[in-house]
Amino acid sequence: MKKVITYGTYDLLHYGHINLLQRAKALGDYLIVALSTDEFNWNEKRKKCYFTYEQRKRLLEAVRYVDLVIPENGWEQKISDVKEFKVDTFVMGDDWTGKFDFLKEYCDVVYLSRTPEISTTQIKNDLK
Ligand code: C2G
Repeated sequence: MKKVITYGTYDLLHYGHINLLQRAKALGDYLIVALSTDEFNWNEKRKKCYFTYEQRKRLLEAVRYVDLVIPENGWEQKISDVKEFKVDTFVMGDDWTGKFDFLKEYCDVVYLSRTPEISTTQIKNDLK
């Protein structure tokens, strides 16, 4: 079984996220999403989520491409996650290109193109 992992906040889940999850899953048979906790989002990314971790987890678990959702508590858990879950491929959107190349020692690293015209910030601004 070829395992894929990706990380993110996934707040206000939108079709850009779904585009990424669909392509990530297509790279293997089993997709793990490490979902940023509320604390990690605020402490490390200064992101205040609209939905709580549990609500965002429930949404992701309903996505057909997602097989498992685990918490992302910090920047430094990726290597241990890749080892623990025997991950073959690490995937992120290309806004992160190069940032996780250190994982190439442990698994394939793939950066996929972002969906350009949609973002959570855009949604929030449009709703104002
Ligand atoms: N994404 C995308 N297209 C968009 C918006 C997001 O492809 N229009 C992708 C991002 O590139 C990322 C994933 O969807 O791979 C989740 O996006 P975010 O929730 O914004 O993730 P981020 O805050 O960048 O967290 O340790 C890594 C971090 O947790 C990444």
